[in-house]
Amino acid sequence: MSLAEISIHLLSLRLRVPFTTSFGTYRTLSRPFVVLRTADGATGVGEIPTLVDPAYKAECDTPAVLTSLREFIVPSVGRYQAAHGPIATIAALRASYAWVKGAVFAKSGLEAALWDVLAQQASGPLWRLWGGERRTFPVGVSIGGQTVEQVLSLAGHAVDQGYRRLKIKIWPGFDLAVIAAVRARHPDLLLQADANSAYDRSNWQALQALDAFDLLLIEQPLYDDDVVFHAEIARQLRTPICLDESIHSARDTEAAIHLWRRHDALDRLIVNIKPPRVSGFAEAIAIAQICREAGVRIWIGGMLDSAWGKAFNLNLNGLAAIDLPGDHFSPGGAYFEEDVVTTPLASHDGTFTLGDGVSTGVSLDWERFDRLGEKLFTHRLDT
Ligand code: OSB
Ligand code: MG
Repeated sequence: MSLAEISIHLLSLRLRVPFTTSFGTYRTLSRPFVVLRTADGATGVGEIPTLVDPAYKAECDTPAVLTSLREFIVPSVGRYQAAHGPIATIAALRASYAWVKGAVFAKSGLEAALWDVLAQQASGPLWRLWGGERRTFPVGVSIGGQTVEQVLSLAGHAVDQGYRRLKIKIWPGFDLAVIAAVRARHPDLLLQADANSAYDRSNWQALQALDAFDLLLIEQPLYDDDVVFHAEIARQLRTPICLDESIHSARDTEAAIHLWRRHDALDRLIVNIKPPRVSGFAEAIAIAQICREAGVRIWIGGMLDSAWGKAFNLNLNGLAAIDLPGDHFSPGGAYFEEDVVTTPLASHDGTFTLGDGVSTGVSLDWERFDRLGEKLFTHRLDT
C-alpha cells in the first residue's frame, strides 16, 4: 500500500465532568489526530491521547507531540517501503520512524491510522485483524474526584449503570478514607486504586493500610519512570502493584517480569496496557503475549480518549489474553460534551460486545471532527 498524505489535526474536547488525578484536574483537552490518506484514496484516522501538560508523562500535546511529529516522525515516513500483508505493512511503517527515540504517543497515532486503513481493506473489524477470539467482556470505569462525597456519587452512578469494576484515583492524604468509604458502600465490587506516581520512597508505607480493603491492585504508586523501586515495595504489600506510566515497550515489560520474579512476587505484578503509551497496537499485542506466557495479568487502560480512541482499545479486548476489565467508560455517562463519532459507544450491564462493523466498528462524524478543531499541517509523500 502506498501512502500519499499525512495531516495533523488538533481538536478541543470538553469533558462533561472534570477529571481529577494526583497530578491535576482536567476539563478541556486538546487532542492531536493523525489523518492518513493512501494513494488509492483510503483514509485512516488515529488519535493521540496525550494531555495538555507533562504531568502524567513528559510527552504532552504541545509542544512534545506536535513538534516530534512535524519535525521528525512524519517526514521519516518518507522512508516507508510498501510491504505485503498487515503485519509487514505495520512493521514497515514502524521501521520508517524507529530511529526516533521515545515519542511513543506521537508514533501510536500514525500506527492507529494505518491499522484503520488495513481493517478497511480487509472489510472487517480491528479485533479480527488482531487475532481477537472473544466478543463480550466486562468493562470498568475510572473515577477521578476531588472529595470523598464526589467519588461516592460517581461510584454510585457507575454501579447503577451496571459496572462491577471501579478504579479510584488516590494521592497522599486522599487514600485511606476514600478507599474505605467506597469499599464500605460497595463490598462486592472489583475495586482498584491509581496513584499516578504520587508517592515516593519516604511515604509509600501509607499504602500498606490499603491491604485491608481487598483491592485488586494499586496502580503506579511511585515515580513515572521507575520499575526497580516498585518491585521492592511489591514485596511489602499484599495488594498487587500494577504498572502504567513505567511501561513503554515489550522490553520494559520483560524487565519488570524479571525483577518481580527475582523477588518471588510475580503473582503481585499486573500490567496496564495503554496502546498509545507503548507506541501502538503492534507493541501492545507483543506485551499481551509476553504477559500471558509469564502468567502476569493485564488489562487495557485509557487516557480520556475520545470515542474513536476508546473504540480501538475496545477492539483490543477481543484478545483472549486480556484478563481484567479496563478503563473504557466514564462513570457519569458520556465523557465529552461533544465527541467525534456518529453513534456513542454503549456498554450493557458493565459489559461490552464487539460487533462485525469495519475497523473500529464506529464512524467518525467528520462535520463535528472539523468543527471541534483545525488542521495544523499536511505532509505529502512521494508515491
Ligand atoms: O493513569 O490511567 C491513568 C486518564 C488520563 C491520564 C492517565 C490515566 C487516566 C485514567 C483513565 O485513569 C481514564 C479513562 O480513560 O477512562
Ligand atoms: Mg494509571
